[in-house]
Amino acid sequence: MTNHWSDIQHSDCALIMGANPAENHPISFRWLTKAQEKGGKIVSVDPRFTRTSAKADVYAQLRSGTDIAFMGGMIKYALDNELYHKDYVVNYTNASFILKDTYEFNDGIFSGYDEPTRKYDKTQWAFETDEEGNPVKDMTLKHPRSVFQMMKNHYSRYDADTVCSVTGTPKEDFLKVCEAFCATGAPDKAGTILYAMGTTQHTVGTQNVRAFGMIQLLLGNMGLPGGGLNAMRGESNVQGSTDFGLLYNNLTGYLGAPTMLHPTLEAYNEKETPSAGYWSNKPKFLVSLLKAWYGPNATKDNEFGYQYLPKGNKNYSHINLFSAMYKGELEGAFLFGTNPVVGGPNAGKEKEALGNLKWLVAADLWETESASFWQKEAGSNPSAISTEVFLLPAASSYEKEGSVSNSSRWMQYRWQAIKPKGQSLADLEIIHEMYLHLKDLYKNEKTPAAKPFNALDWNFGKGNHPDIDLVCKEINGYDLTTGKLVPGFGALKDDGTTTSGNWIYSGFYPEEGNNRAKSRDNKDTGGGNYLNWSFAWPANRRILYNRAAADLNGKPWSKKTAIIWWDASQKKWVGNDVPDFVVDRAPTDPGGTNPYTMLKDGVAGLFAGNLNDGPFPEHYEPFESPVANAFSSQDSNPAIQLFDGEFNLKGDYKQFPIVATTYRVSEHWQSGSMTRNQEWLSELVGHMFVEISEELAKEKGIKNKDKVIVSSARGEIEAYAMVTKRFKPYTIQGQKVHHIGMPWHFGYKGFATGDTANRLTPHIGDANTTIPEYKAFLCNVRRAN
Ligand SMILES: Nc1nc2c(c(=O)[nH]1)N[C@H]1C(S)=C(S)[C@@H](COP(=O)(O)OP(=O)(O)OC[C@H]3O[C@@H](n4cnc5c(=O)[nH]c(N)nc54)[C@H](O)[C@@H]3O)O[C@H]1N2
Ligand SMILES: Nc1nc2c(c(=O)[nH]1)N[C@H]1C(S)=C(S)[C@@H](COP(=O)(O)OP(=O)(O)OC[C@H]3O[C@@H](n4cnc5c(=O)[nH]c(N)nc54)[C@H](O)[C@@H]3O)O[C@H]1N2
Ligand SMILES: [Mo]
Repeated sequence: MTNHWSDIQHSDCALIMGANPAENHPISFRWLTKAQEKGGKIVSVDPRFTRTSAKADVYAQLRSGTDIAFMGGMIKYALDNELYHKDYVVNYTNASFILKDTYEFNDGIFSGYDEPTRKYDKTQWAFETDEEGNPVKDMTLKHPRSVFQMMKNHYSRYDADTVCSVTGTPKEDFLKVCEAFCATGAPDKAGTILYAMGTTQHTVGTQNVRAFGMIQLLLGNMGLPGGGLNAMRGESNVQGSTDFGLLYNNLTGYLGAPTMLHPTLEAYNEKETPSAGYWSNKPKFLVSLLKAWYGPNATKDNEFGYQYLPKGNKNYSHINLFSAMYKGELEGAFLFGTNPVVGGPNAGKEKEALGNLKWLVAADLWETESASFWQKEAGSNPSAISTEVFLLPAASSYEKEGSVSNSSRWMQYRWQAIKPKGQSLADLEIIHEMYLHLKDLYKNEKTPAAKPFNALDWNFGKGNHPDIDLVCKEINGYDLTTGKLVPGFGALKDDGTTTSGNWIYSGFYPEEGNNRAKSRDNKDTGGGNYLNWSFAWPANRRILYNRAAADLNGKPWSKKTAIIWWDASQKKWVGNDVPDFVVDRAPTDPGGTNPYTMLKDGVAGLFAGNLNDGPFPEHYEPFESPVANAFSSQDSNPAIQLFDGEFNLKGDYKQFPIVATTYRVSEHWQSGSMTRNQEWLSELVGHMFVEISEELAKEKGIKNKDKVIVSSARGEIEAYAMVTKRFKPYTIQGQKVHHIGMPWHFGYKGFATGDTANRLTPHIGDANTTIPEYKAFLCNVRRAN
């Protein structure tokens, strides 16, 4: 989230698209309801009429996988009707930048495309620059190759009729959404976009988010209270885990993981450090991280241990890992709190892939379908599977202490409530013990594999129990010249005299003061920001880019949307939040009107040349779609990685004419281990079901509660039919298209059991993140008997 949960109360309009927070993030509704009470509107755009839709002022239905068409239409609407925030767009975005003539777009393909590799040469998407390397601008936005005009031209094809023929949205509903949300383009209004997995789990997932970003910039909603682009994160600590390098292509604090393109620290710094913007400090963060990890073994002479880091050049995301496993390229795997046999895409294949491992370790609260993948189920033959499986009992969140970071970027400490049961241990203890054992095994080895291991500075106390306070302090970082904790990331250096395990959290545990993740003062410090409750990264800042909530002179755009402003008498930025700006940089100083300090140009990118699939979001059909692309002759995203062979069978719309999506219900959590093992929750939603429209039910002779078979190119599952008005057939380019949906929580373990929806989903992912396309695929439905 650029903003935070309690800030939603300030919103004049909340566009909830690709999410169902009433069920999946219910506490958000406390703030959404407050916003509504103050006259704010809620808009829900979802293929299915959800509980969120039921609370919304405006609802629009759209076919799964067509959000870019919808948002492209909204961009056009805002431009045509001049509803955008002109001063904001001119000054705080790259709308005025002139594009080089190497940038082109033609029939669904951007310039620089290489068909055999399915990759773009992104250097072709560049700006004209002057002698000093600064972008050439036209502040009138009239230049035909200005970003503004190129954007206008790009979305000129997204007129309401074409958009609605693709999304299947009734035109009047589409226009109602545009009207409600674009009204927040007024300088004294703020609109928020709330999104989650309905947005990201697509082959165009990242571009879906980009489209949201573009509309928020056009409407001048970024940086304002009640505004922003707000990803409602999933698992309780998924924000924390990505902050801490969970993703294969990141170290902690979103420092890109080194690859073969970065053979030395020098090469890494040269390639990855921009010449301007806050990321120009990157070497300080990386060196401090290396010092945290390798301590005295990180010296100037050995590139601070940079060579201990692996430098792969592959995509190690979920689908690719399972593809490698399927091909027998992996020997073993650890499943730390994950259940891919239920939650993974094309789960039947993922289950098969596990059988190609020599060993598997599952650390979990329960023996999940994945930990026991070798047992049970018709057709499986345990004696043919030679994988050795170890199950490590893990302690649940109530049985251990530590922090979780929520969507608001708030790091909140939790204390242990009860002691772990039986032999179960906290994950940190499991890792710690593993380290102690491995250290013993490696201590006399000089092999390349042993080196990084022996170099680790594992200083979390003696004995079997790691001292979590020391872990916290390592994350914050030390000044090695004084031995004191650093006050924040501003103090980090690239000469080996500081450490920080994660620069974005640096400052949460300063020498003077306490561990601020433990702060629990719930007094509103102004503007609903609660600065003394927990610690929000970075620097306890609650609203990112908040400089943009003030005009060029540092005056708030309006009284209502004020958050920080320039105080000429004190010569600093003041207000209700920690300024996301150099605190004494006056509006008249160089860079004083550039709110996007992380970025090289200091302004936000309506045009962004760094994604794999284009600088402007463009509509492509999902990998499996019942129709051809109405916008170009490229049906699906040309930059996605294709997985071949039986690992990913593609369904044909003639055999599988129905669009399907998957989602969650309040009563269950994820792959179900946490809830299907609870009798009470199992009673509430006890069976796998599929929601189908009344019209489709009639066509197929299916009645409510009938058992049906849902099939896709990957497999078949059985489910109870839930005949509902929540889905309606669509008219897409004049053709009738049915749409169904089902929860993905079921498996064969626990009290509530049922077939796994992911038996049906494809092994295909987004062009940038490879997140699986769980939300739009093709299937068919028939009565079970
Ligand atoms: N009770 C409960 N709460 C949870 C979870 C849980 O399992 N149970 N899981 C947690 C986790 S890890 C996550 S990531 C979050 C996920 O939170 P959400 O993203 O809200 O979860 P979903 O229900 O998967 O999907 C949201 C909505 O997206 C819609 N949708 C499908 N396709 C499209 C599309 O193409 N466009 C648009 N606009 N909408 C589409 C679906 O109909 C659905 O209503 O929830 C978290 N909260
Ligand atoms: N079709 C479809 N598939 C999806 C999605 C979808 O929308 N549609 N959503 C995707 C999303 S957003 C997500 S996040 C993934 C989630 O996929 P998974 O992470 O595989 O699913 P979970 O059920 O969340 O798995 C968590 C496991 O951790 C265990 N656990 C709980 N607490 C602890 C702990 O403290 N320590 C340890 N070691 N274990 C613990 C639980 O018992 C559970 O078995 O699924 C994805 N799969
Ligand atoms: Mo998630």
